[in-house]
Amino acid sequence: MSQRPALRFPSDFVWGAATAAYQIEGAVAEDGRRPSVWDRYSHTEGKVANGDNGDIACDHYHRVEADVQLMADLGLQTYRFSIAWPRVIPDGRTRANQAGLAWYHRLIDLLLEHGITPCPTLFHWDLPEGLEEIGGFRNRDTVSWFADYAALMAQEFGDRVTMWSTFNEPWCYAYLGHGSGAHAPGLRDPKAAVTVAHHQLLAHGLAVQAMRSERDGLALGIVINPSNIVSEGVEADEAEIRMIDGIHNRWWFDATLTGAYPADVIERYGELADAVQPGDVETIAQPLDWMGINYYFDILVQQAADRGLHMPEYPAVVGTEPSPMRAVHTDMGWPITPAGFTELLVRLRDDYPNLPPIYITENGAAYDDPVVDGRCHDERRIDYLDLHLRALLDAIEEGVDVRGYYQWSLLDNFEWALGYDKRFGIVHVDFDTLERTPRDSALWYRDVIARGGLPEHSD
Ligand code: IFM
Repeated sequence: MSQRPALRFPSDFVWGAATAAYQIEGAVAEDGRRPSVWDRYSHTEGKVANGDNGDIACDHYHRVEADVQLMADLGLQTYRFSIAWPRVIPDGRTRANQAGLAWYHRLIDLLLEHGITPCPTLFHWDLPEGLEEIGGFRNRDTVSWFADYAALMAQEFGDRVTMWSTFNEPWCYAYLGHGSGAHAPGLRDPKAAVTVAHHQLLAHGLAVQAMRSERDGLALGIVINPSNIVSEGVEADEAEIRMIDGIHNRWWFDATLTGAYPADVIERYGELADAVQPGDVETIAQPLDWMGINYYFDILVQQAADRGLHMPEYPAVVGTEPSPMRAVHTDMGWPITPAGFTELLVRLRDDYPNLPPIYITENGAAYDDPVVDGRCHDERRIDYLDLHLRALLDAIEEGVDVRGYYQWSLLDNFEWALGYDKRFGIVHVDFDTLERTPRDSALWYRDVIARGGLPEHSD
């Protein structure tokens, strides 16, 4: 048994939890919401495990009051959620939907009444299907429709909501959505994937400009999901590892913080990156007030048996494939690599001298521990969170400016192509009755927040 000492975070550090619209709200159309790409994708046979979809999800739309009360009971100081673009502008570009806006006003009011700071994300993958029909983010026009949407959100909610992010994990929407096809809209087209990678960043830059012209005093950021790319002693080509790092990590940080895409990636992409036009990266590199980092695990890769193999999520990378699952992993099959969390944050600080303050906008683990007699003992999730918070504190002690932490996720929810089987919630959701049961991890997290740090821990 080793003792881990109690650890305190800085006194102004903020604690929260995160969700996303399509994963929890329910796709209710009663307020005029129109479908998103995820409605279409999840209703296409064979795309999502068990044929699951987000039609009801956690029915947060109808249970918002009780859910905010639950957040307050856990002592959350801030709540990260996303706004469903097709709820507030159903076709994505012409008419604002007053009923949809009213629902978010209510959510924000409820949060503020409970002393919880709202932190909305504008795009967490649920693109209005009407826009997809005219090319989605492959269509450069979508970039300005996104900026219009962002301006409307600043106008509508910016009097009470300061902290905003434009995009969540744009790598996923680009490469899972258009490279491997494992996510909506489900394309397998490398050029489309790279175009979408670029257009999302351009939309981010224009949105930041549009929101700032709408209002002063907003704190604007973007949420990226960087990972260390490691081969851990197995054979792998260093140049390909560096290329994966370029596509997964440097593309996003270089463009937003240095105003240039990584030259090695641009060179390898060649005409795949034709969508990048002169002046675009300057637009992308708007000064940011903060950056969100979602961290779950280090990506382990090895030399592929087939040396000509292409990874669809990393177009232009050849002969490399994911390493086999480790013995200890979460229900997602993801390895548990807390030291990588510290390493990654220190690297970002070192590589980007103008890195703005960081918020950890997602971190968490999927485990399927059952509810028995009203309790759910999810020790493995507590252990995961504890290890990662300790790793985060190590990064803070090494001088990385981290201001807050959002646990993923408040509720079990629709885990995209994996449906409802993968449970990330600190609160269990029974998807038959929609009953919420805080797991042991929720009670543990409540105490972490109240204490401003971690308890002593034995293992
Ligand atoms: O559920 C997702 C979330 O939508 C984006 N980040 C990763 C989470 C877990 O896979």
